[in-house]
Amino acid sequence: MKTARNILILTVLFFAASIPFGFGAIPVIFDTDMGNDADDAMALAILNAFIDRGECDLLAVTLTKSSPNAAPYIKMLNTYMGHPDIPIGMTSQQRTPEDGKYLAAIFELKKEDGTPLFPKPEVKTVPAVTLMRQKLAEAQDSSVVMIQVGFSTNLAELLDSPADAVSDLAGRELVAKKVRLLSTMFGAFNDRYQAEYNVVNDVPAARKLLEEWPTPIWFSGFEIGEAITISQTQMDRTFVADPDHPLCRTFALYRKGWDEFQPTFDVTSVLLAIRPYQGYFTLSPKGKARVNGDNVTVFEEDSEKEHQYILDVTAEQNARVQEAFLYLMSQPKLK
Ligand SMILES: [Ca+2]
Repeated sequence: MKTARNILILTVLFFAASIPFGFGAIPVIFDTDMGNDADDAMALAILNAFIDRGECDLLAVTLTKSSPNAAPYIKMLNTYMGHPDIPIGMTSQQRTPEDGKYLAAIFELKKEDGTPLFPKPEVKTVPAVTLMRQKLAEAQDSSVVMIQVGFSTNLAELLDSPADAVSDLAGRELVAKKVRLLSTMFGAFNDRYQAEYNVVNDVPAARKLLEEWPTPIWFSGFEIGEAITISQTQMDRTFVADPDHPLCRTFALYRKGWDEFQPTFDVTSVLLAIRPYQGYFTLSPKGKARVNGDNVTVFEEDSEKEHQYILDVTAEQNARVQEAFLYLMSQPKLK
């Protein structure tokens, strides 16, 4: 009898604890510098797979990269993976405006008959912060997970945004009310002393984010994505049934002329956000991250603070994460 009661209590506790973490579709805003590296595209593909699995509700994709081909690329990939209507927000600033290796090149690929393999879609973007405010205002309290895998430009602007017709809350209060967690590919930790790309590209915004963001932040440092790689050979094998999947073609365009191992920086922040407690990663004790005078992230443990970073992955975690990435990226349409 006592055992039965304990099982009942444990079951109730398990489901209560699982509501905000991992079960049910997690509302997500994905903020990306799509085009600067291939991992942003891999991360978006995995979010699309999570939508089909009922694990994620992708409210919006917002851009911190100002290339005019970035939004058409995102719409093309979302459409191919079955979700053409996800709204796209554009940064207000001119930051890394070049096309890089795949944003424009993907639309130049041709079928055998000479027509485009991926016709470039028309996209109506809205300002990123306007879109974020709208989606946050509509969301339930403490529900939204923000995933930031580019520069901190948009989130810093969101913090400073004034009350408007969408919400009578200013940005910081709106975030505090609606956002549950920020998962970000940002900086470097685990004793790695490095001025990381996403920080360096907008240092004032990165500092502002660390000082003022009012929810817990989980960091995936440079060293995590660097340690978990996906090779061209793995991609070709995984996409053998669909070699013209835009992600497979993106990967080939981006890796062309390089060695075959692609780091998975941004993809780790997505997996951590959607499946935090399934054995993929271990988080550090709580503390406070800041950006020092060398633009390097430094971390001080403090149980009263809400920052945590992913600890160096073990060999077992690395294998588990690669397995998830490869399967999710290439998941066939479920409906
Ligand atoms: Ca990125």
